[in-house]
Amino acid sequence: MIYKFIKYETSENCLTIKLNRPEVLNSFNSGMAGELQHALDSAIADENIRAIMITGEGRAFSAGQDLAEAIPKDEPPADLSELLKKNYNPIIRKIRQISKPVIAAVNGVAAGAGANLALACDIVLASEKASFIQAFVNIGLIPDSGGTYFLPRLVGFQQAAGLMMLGEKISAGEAEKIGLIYKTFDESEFSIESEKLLKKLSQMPTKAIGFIKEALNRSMSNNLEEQLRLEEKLQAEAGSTFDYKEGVNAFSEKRKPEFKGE
Ligand code: T3D
Repeated sequence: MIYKFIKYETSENCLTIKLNRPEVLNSFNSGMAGELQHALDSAIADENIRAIMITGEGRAFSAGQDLAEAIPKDEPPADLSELLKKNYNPIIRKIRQISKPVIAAVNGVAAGAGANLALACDIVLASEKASFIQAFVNIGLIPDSGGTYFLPRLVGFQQAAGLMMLGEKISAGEAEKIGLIYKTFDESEFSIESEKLLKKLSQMPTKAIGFIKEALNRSMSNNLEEQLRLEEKLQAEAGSTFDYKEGVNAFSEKRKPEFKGE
């Protein structure tokens, strides 16, 4: 597929997906949502890809829904649940279900569905110039794209309620402080550090990372007993991988392991 609204760049075992509508702060039209879904499907199918990064072109990560496309013209108004079903929810499901690590490298402002796309990723890095806004309430909507699920789990009920109900912008530094994101980097280091992390993840035991992701997903609703049983099952699977053997052999031979993602 030739992409118009995103860039799809592979290098060795890494994939970078760049949201590419910089003139409207990478806000989502239906075309961009469809292309991102297609790109994630390709990443799922391509065994060569072992780590994925989503970032934005220009000065923003993403300003969420393209409001020019969404302005209500119809009477009665359009059913927004259809937009979520078609455009956003498939993206969030794919990010959580893909058994490969997905990094959000938040290069600038992340608003509305753009912010929640980032929060659905496994590891969220941000430039010190980035910011996060649950902008929905400012236009009379509720957080979507998994926002009402991820936010209270990431930062607790109080912080989540404040962010969602007030729709105020917070800096990347503040987002790191409250546990919304993993790490913030100086602008001068951000690209290099994001690339470094992407490469590092692509050389790690990919199957084990997939199992960790599954355990994290399930921990959101499991009780302790269910989670202990899940760990038994997943550890049995991890213990039968090539990378487990390689990790133990490399340790006893005092050398660096060469993981294959098998
Ligand atoms: O259909 C539905 O609505 C349901 C789906 C909901 C999902 C959602 O994501 S709802 C939330 C939608 N997003 C927003 O409400 C954010 C709107 N944007 C902003 O609040 C601000 O632009 C930012 C805080 C993100 C950035 O502010 P600033 O001052 O850095 O930039 P700016 O000047 O506002 O924007 C620059 C340009 O991008 C500007 O165009 P222009 O004037 O230069 O031609 C602006 O119109 C455009 N732009 C920014 N955000 C959007 C957008 N164009 C379309 N849609 C946008 N979301």
